[in-house]
Amino acid sequence: MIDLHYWPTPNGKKVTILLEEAGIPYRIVPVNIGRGDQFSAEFLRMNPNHRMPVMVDAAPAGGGEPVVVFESGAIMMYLAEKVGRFYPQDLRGKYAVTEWVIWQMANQGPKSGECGHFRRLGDRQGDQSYAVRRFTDEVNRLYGVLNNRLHESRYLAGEDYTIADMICYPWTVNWQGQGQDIAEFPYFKRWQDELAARPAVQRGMAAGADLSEDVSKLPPEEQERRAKILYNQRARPVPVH
Ligand SMILES: N[C@@H](CCC(=O)N[C@@H](CS)C(=O)NCC(=O)O)C(=O)O
Repeated sequence: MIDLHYWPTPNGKKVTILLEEAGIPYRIVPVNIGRGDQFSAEFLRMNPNHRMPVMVDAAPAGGGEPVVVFESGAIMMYLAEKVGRFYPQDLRGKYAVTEWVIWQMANQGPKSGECGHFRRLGDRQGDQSYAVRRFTDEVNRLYGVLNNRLHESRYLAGEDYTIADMICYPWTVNWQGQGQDIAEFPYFKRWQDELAARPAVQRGMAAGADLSEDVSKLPPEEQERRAKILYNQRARPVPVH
């Protein structure tokens, strides 16, 4: 059984898509990141970077202590290797997938995250127009990278559907909120429509839908406390033992 420490965001949904595609039994352990669960001592022992998702495999290959993995890209490689699906292990096949997984983690995820952050912020912290333009343009560039790749290839890593596709998909669903016009990217759209129609992708995207909270319904002081947790993070001091 896999325990997935999870909150329903794009970085979490990458993993639930793979778990559903591969038919791996799993249990969701909610990490309410708005409330600050990612800073609990128990969570920090699993991920010093205090971000979800984190995976715990109680029955790793070869037995022994449970294996704990943080960073969604590493979790997906681990799970796909464990079940021997969606991540070929021959030299060329492996790196054709790995390069797109790393591309997602280093480019699409962080830039889309900042794009959404500044677009949602409005002018509450002063004029953000440069940041909005910078990240909206960068995300547009990245959709172009996907579109050009999917012009020449059915899936991101070649002719087979792999974790490279699963890891990129959740960050593309909210293209309108990222200030993009999907009509600009027809080869990307063909791929996105195909993935959206897969039942396992639909189940993975819906995982934990009941967990989401409407923060605007919370008392104003709780809203302010939560905004500070998410948006004013600085280095954590070294723990005193
Ligand atoms: N590179 C990490 C990013 C994880 C990440 O940013 N998770 C966010 C939710 S999407 C989170 O836990 N945020 C908590 C916080 O900002 O304090 C991964 O892909 O696992």
